[in-house]
Parts: sequence; structure tokens; C-alpha cells
Amino acid sequence: MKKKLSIIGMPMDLGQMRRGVDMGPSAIRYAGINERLKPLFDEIHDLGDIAIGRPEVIVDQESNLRNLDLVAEKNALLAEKVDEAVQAGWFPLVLGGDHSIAIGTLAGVAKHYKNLGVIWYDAHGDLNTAETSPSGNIHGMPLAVSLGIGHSKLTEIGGYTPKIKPENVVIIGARSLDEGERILIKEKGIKVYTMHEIDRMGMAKVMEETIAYLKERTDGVHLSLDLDGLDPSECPGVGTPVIGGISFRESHLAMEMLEESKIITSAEFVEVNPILDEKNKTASIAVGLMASLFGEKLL
Ligand code: 6HN
Ligand code: MN
Ligand code: MN
Ligand code: MN
Repeated sequence: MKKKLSIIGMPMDLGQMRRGVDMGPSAIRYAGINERLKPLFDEIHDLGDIAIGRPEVIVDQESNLRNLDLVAEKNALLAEKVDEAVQAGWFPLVLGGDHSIAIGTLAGVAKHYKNLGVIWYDAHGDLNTAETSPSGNIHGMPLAVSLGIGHSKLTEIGGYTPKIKPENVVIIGARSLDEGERILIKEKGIKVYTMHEIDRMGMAKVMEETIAYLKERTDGVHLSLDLDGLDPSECPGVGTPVIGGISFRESHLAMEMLEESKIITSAEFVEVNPILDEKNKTASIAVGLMASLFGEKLL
């Protein structure tokens, strides 16, 4: 079968408060994504960016969610694009954009699988709801939304809910969780490798376990990689940095192990904010990690 990649830019910054993450797809393209991935696929279609525009920030009066209607509307567009790509046999790679775009990506992908697995590579759990969120920012909610928990304007995108099951999710790199997120993790029994486990077991073991766990229970796995999962010393260009993160080397190994395992069927790289970055370092790291994920080899 031909290896075909569909690149979809999602320049969305409406899921949080810091503008600049809307330039993420441009920064990633500038860092050479097309050239770097070209040798790794038979065909690449860069579909360009979904049109977001520069709408005014509106806080939904009733739910207190920032830009609720717009985030829902734009994610519905993304879901359609992603759905089409998967349907036509292309691997969808979505470039963010803040992490609220995972709502649309998963809405487009999950309908093609009975048991879609998700690797949530992130400093955060992104498991908040309007009730538990300290910020009202939807980028702190996409994993909860995809599990069917949250505002119906978000959970119902794509016309079905939930997209995924809690037992098919693995969070890697967590080091900042809000109270409501901790409760949800325990209640739903979500598998989490915090920085503590990564330090203690090493990334190789964490990935071995993650791959074995997902292989036995899923028929496809989506990688949702938030660049703030990495340490801000290496990836400063993110909106919500948290010290004590995953290193580039560990992340590179994680991507190589995922490539070897052949379990990944869709991916997104999110939260790249070139305004906060140093010489496009974070976008360049994102491209390097994509290359490893898709099989770039030194020798
Ligand atoms: N992200 N837990 C915080 C919140 O506002 O809900 C931070 C969320 C960060 C989200 O990085 O994708
Ligand atoms: Mn995130
Ligand atoms: Mn994060
Ligand atoms: Mn290597």
C-alpha cells in the first residue's frame, strides 16, 4: 500500500488567551516540514490551512467558555477535512494551533475506528470542563470533550459522542493537573505516565508499556503531541510552559519506538507559538519529531 500523507494546518488560537499560536502552522512549514517528510512518503498533500480569520474574543455568557461558538464551528470544519483524508486512505497530520483543535481532529478520525487509542503527550491533562476549568480556556478541555464530557456544542461535533473510551487513552508527560482533572483520571481509570514515572522507569520502558497496552485493545492510535510536553528549555515557544518536562532526546526515542510499533494512524502537533519561541526552535523540534515518527533514519 502507498504511504500517503495529508497535512492540514489549523491556525486556531481561540482556545486560549495568548495570540501567536495561530502562527504555528506557518512556523512549522517554515521549519521545513514538507522537505523533511518528502523522502518518507510516496505522496504528500499539503492541504493548506483551515480558514479561521481573526475574530474578536467572545466569552459565552452562560457557560463562561471563551469563544465557545467559534471553537465549535472551526473544529467542525477540521473534522470534515480529517474525515475526508482518512476516508481516502491518507494519514492525517494536523498542525496547530492551540490544543482545542484535538476536538476536531478526533471527531474526524474516531468514526473510522471501533476502538481508537489516543496518546496524549502533554504537560497537562486537558481534562477540564466548564465547571472545573481555572481559566475558561477550551484548550484545557479537549481530552474530556473527546471522552464525551463537557459542553454539548463541543462533544457533539461530528454528530456523535463519545469519540474515545477512557481505557484507550494514555497520557504521557503530565506534571500540571487541576483538581477536577485528578478526580476524572481516578474516576475513569485513565492510564497516566507522569514525569515521575518517566524519570523512574525511563522513556524506553514507558513507551514499551504504552505500545503493548494500546496494541492489545485498539484498532488505531492517534498521537496528540502538545509541544509543552517537552521541557521549556528546549521548547520555549509554547503558551503554557511547565518546567521539568520531557527532553528532546526522550521524545525522539518515543517517536522512533512508535514508528517501529506501526500503531500510529493519525497525529497532530499543537501549541507551537512562534511569538514566544527562540529562532523557531520549537517548530524545528516539532518537525524533527515528525520525521522520527514517520521513519527518518540516520543510517
Ligand atoms: N494545553 N489546565 C490549565 C487550564 O487552563 O485548563 C492549562 C491548560 C493547558 C492546555 O496546554 O493544551
Ligand atoms: Mn495540551
Ligand atoms: Mn499542554
Ligand atoms: Mn534516533
